[in-house]
Amino acid sequence: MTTRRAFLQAAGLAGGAVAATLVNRVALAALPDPVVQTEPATMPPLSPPTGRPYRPVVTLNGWTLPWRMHRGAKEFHLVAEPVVREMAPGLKAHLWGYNGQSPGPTIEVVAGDRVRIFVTNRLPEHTSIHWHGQRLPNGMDGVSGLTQPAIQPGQTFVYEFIARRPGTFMYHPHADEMTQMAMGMMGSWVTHPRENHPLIAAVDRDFVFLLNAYDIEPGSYTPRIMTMLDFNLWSWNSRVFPGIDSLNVRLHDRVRVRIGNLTMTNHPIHLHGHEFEVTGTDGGPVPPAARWPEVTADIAVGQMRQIEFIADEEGDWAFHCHKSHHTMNAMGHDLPTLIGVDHRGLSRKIARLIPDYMVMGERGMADMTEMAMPLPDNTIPMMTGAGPFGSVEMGGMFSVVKVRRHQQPGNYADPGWFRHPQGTRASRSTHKVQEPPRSGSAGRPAMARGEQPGAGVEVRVRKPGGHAGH
Ligand SMILES: [Cu+2]
Repeated sequence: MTTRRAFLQAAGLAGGAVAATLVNRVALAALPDPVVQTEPATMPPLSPPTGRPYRPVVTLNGWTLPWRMHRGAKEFHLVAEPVVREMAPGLKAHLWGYNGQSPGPTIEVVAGDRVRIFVTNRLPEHTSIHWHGQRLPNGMDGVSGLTQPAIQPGQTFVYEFIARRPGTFMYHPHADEMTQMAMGMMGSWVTHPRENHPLIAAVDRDFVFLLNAYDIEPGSYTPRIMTMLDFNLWSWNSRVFPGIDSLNVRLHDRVRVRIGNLTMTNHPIHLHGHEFEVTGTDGGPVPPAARWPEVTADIAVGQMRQIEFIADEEGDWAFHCHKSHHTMNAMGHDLPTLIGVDHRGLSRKIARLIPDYMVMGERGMADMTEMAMPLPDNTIPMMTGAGPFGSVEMGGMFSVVKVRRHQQPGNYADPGWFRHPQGTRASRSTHKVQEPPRSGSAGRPAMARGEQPGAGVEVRVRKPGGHAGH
């Protein structure tokens, strides 16, 4: 039997981070006490205290749920409940999740393990959990109404099955799904292979996270659950840049990143400076003959993609969704483009009616990151993130893979910013620039008004010739 102390050591969790723990004599006879996490930091991997050994995964801005061995099974206890999630410093969301956080803790087991999961519902409405991608008895599939009655508030259900195939899976409710997933109820599941597997490489670092999205009005705390597409917070494990931790690896490490998508749209996830291969999906490992090099993997809704690469280039490498609106925070999308528009007179007139009025974007939107404009409570700038050379001008689904020569094996701590060797960083040139031979007016309408070339430009618009009969 596992003691509380052994559990804490195994979890590598700071004492204060675990609000409620573990096994007492009464619980041993019944179900394990739920373990709760209240911090949004990336917790160290949970080396297995019992059962078969494996290299554990690191859940980005998350943690792995401890278990106990009992009656021949790994026993877990998930509690569905309202939580407060810090999505980034200055931005808190009132979500629903599991065991204190959204997403819930990662569940990690070994193929062949018998798994018993108690699910307690502390939500105001019924729920269930579906184990996305798993082979299991139909009655354990967690679809309320179809394979089981819903778990009513206050009730605890138990799911039990053998983790039959290795891979990366997800869990989420299959009851009032639209509401419960929009509120943040989801988690990752990793089943490690039982022994050396011909299609699953041993890796030095293994990360996992979920893509999710929220629509939270600046100044408010609770997501709008009716939103279908126009979300304003695009997140990884319910965190947005600059709140997403970096993925810190050692030079020449073989790195695996497992990414599941539980949003309402696809996300092309792009890694700078390296090529990777998709080595697995939630359907299983990809045979080597079916892999090809990529720098972007599109991850569709309800899919998991497992990418692998050798981190053989030192530096701070951007790692992000390539949809540019998904690397922004809390933005409105119904604004006109104002690049090149002289709105000086206009803003003065509007300011008489609305004293705080400010026109955005005469020079592009980058100015926005420099503006010291007051924000509503509980929101963060649209694009931000202090880098070593200024604002990174990013938000949302953005992080950095930090590849370092001296990152010790097993150390996931942030090594700080990369120091570029002499002569290996883009820098200002002091050469005099000759005016290139081109029309001075080309591109004029896309310049800020004060910087436009002097001469007027005539724009002629010819309507397409009408068709007969018009
Ligand atoms: Cu995206």
